[in-house]
Amino acid sequence: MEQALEHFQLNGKPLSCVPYGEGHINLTFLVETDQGIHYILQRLSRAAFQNIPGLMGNIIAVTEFLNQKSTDARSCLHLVPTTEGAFFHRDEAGEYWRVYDFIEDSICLQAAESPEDFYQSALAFGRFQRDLRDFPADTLCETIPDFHNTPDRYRKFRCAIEADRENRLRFVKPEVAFLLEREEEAGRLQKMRESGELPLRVTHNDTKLNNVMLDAVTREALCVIDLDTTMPGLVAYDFGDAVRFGASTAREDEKDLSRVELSLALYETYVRGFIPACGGLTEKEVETLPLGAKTMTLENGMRFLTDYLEGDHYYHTAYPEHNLDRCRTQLKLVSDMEQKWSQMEEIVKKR
Ligand code: ADP
Ligand code: GN1
Ligand code: MG
Repeated sequence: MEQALEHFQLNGKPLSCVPYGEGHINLTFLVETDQGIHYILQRLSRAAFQNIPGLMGNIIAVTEFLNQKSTDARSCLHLVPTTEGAFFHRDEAGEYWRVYDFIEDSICLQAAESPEDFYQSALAFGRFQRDLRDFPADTLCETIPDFHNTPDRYRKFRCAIEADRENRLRFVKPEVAFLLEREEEAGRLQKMRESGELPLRVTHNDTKLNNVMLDAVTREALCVIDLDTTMPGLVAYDFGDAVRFGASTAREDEKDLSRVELSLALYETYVRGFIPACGGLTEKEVETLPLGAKTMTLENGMRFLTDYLEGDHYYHTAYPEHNLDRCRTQLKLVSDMEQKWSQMEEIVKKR
């Protein structure tokens, strides 16, 4: 870490560098310098990202574009340049590092402390999508190919089942059956994407509440972070992923499934914030938002289970069943959404 930091143009000398945040993908550190300045240092995940220079190209372009639209320094991420004049550093071991200005006087939540916090996150992601509407989407690379291509996620899931390399399949038969039973419905968004029924937009694709910063004092939306998966996608992905994480009544890795439900009140809050903040969504796009929630929840459950079967090399885990616990909360949420389906549709219709 110290060696990597030497390559960045920091204000002052680093005094400390400690693990930070609860992201599942990159290694993130909070750095403090002798000038009292804070930075975020990240080592990017090579398990997740096959083309890190391309990914960084996306982030450079998107942050420059967004920063030109705003005068508020805290409304968008800022990359810190390296001493070589680039925005990332590749070390001798082949690891990639980047540094962002730390967004000061902000908070990042793992769960909404009030409906208003969740509403603010909906504004942040809706505005992000709206502000990128005139961004030249064809200049972005696909940082993870087929990221939300759910049928392709099923294909990878089947490979993991067949290989069963950790001999864990015997523990997860009910979860596998649950997922396979819903394959047709889970593929509908992808079909609509391919047929052109739904427009491609520049979307964030990883809209968890902890990928948004709120102002620590006013608790208003400040900034969307974690831009690694910003690329062309469907608006239903961004709505859906935010709902599956933020409108759940429990944490993503809650073991007591009786505590895991979809809060219709929080769902409604998100609908109220997100749709107007995006602006200009087609009727069809709005209509598919509940399906986005269900599809993203199912897809995440399947991705956690795939990683469990493959030996936990994609997500950070704290204990051997961590991915399985995460999978189970997602499947519980899907069941609950099925119970509440007509209300979910109704809320979107009467928005
Ligand atoms: P991951 O891809 O692993 O989720 P993130 O980019 O989301 O990594 O960063 C992990 C966490 O670090 C975030 O949830 C947030 O708490 C914190 N973080 C990231 N960037 C910043 C920043 N520029 N300022 C303040 N906190 C940040
Ligand atoms: C990862 O990076 P993070 O922790 O914000 C993952 C998302 C998943 C999420 C599940 C690049 O998000 O796709 O939905 O975990 N990001 C990537 O919590 O795979
Ligand atoms: Mg993150």
